[in-house]
Amino acid sequence: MDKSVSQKIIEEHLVKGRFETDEEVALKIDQTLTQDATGTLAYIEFEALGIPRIKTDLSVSYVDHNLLQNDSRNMDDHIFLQSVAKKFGLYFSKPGNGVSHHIHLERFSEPGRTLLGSDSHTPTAGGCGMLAMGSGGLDVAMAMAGYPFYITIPKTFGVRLTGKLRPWVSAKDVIFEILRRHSVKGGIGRIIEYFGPGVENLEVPERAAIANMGAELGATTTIFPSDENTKRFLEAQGRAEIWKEIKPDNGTEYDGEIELNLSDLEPLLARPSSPDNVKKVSELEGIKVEQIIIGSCGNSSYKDLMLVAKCLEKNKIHENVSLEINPGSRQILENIAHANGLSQLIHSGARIQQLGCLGCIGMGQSPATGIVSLRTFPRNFPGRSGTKNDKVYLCSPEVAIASAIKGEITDPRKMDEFPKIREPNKYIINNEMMIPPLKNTSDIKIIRGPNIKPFPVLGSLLNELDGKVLLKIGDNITTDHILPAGSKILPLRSNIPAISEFTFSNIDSTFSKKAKEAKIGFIVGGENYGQGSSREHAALVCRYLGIRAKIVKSFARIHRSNLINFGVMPLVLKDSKNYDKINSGDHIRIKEIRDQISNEDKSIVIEVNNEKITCLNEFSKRERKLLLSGGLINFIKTSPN
Ligand code: MIC
Ligand code: SF4
Repeated sequence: MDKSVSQKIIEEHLVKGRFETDEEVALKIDQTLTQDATGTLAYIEFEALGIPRIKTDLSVSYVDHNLLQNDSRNMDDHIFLQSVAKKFGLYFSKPGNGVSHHIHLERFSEPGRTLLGSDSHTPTAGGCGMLAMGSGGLDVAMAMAGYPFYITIPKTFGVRLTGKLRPWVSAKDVIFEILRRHSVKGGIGRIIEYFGPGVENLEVPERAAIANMGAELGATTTIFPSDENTKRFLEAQGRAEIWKEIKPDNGTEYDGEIELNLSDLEPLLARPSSPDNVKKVSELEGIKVEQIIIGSCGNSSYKDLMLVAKCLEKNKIHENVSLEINPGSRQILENIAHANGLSQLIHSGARIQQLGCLGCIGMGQSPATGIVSLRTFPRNFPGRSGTKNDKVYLCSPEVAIASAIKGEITDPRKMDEFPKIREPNKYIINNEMMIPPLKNTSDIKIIRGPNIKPFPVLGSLLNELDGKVLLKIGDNITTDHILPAGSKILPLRSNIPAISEFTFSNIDSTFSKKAKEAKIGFIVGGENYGQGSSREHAALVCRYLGIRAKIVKSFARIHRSNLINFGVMPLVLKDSKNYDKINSGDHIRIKEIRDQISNEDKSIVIEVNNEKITCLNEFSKRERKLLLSGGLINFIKTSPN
């Protein structure tokens, strides 16, 4: 049978199960990554598993999110993470080295291997032919401890690329076009696999920019073949020896397929406040812009930043625009410095920021009241920038620089000549801030600042739940809605009691108080509940506050797994019309849940104000065990095998 790239990699990594859509399988994980905002909890969980050293081939702990140090807490966490990496045999990427996904692509990505990361944009490495998936931190901790990763085999959705991007049209426009056609729900339960003759017209960093934002489609992952371009990229990174060719077989039949002609694309952008709110740039020209940020995990390749620098050789940044550059990695910064791009950016008055996520996650760079901020980031969920009622548009570096020069949204095709920039044949390699693992770690002590609190004790599943609907919300609720980020809340990621106070705080500031008083509560939601960030905190804080079940029309994959990992029941309404029958404040009772869950042939019945409503019982055997134990950690402690 002809096989896709993802099927080939999955089959090589199967520990349990078969490659068949909707079948739960166990996969061997070769590499893991964490970032600091999810990493602290992941390593607290890893410690709880009691394993002396990681069992993966390679694991990296990056620090890129919580970089502003307004008090001791963020640096406390950085030091904790560095000591953990030393103790357990991980690479440690120091704060200031850059964004995890960029660095991982440069230094560690490997065609044909599997990568699990506690960040939803982990699929960026799919640009290099790697099967890279985001998950909650606990799943990453389990993978580091040598356990396989459980996943339901998604459908494979093929995107056949033809043609070649025209000048001023960017790889970012490819993913915008897919988001325009398929929305933030379009990738749920799917692996997006790019193939066809157009693929060879995209370099690895461009493929990575597309794979990065596959997360915004809700896709399990995105993957490109490993071909001559991949080889060239790895050679330029000084890692030619790990290249191998992986292409789909000629007769591969995907579960679904679309065609996209790169030559037909034009510059696009996503309007506030969702990445799928896509429009043609030409239709929005003239909107005044006052902040423009270029960079992030998706768009700060050598070519992206050199293009910006080149455009500034003959043009000036508009006086009302703050043009900010967030380089993705020190390696990129050093390479553009070597090519005189950095001095051009400095000379032109661009604000060169430190390397990391920064404004993308509301760690600084918040826009002023009412202004339009144009960013090359992957996400623009409401308020994520740190400013209430923000107007954040997402776009390519090409659109960003054209608009920075004009001071308004501008179609870059109106610029003079297109600067042709190629990725270098040999990058200057910069490993100065990447600390390699130690061989002998027995006398290393973990340094635990006061910000690191122990993992909360969670009880097993009760047999009857009785409580109120504490919140009813609509479709596409993100984990940013459930537990916001930003410079005030992020430092609390290693302190569950403190961070739980902010649960749903942007929707209902009294939520955590109400939940604590109620002791047991429920949340009702619409479609694609829990999309966006992989932060497992969004599930754990709910459990900590007494939320025992979430009843929705459909879940986003990572949040659903995170809920199960912490013993919160993710219940899907059998008939989504029943969503209209449940309201905030309604009384919910679920009787004999333990029996109901265990009986896989029957649906789960809940009583809403005494009326019976049916939910699906679509849990796998393993998920049932986790739910009954009250989560994965409880399960491992009671039955380690
Ligand atoms: C994001 O882009 O939302 C984040 C911040 O990188 C998250 C992780 C987090 O919340 O820590 C993600 O994408 O998973
Ligand atoms: Fe960082 Fe933003 Fe990328 Fe998330 S999306 S990893 S916050 S740069």
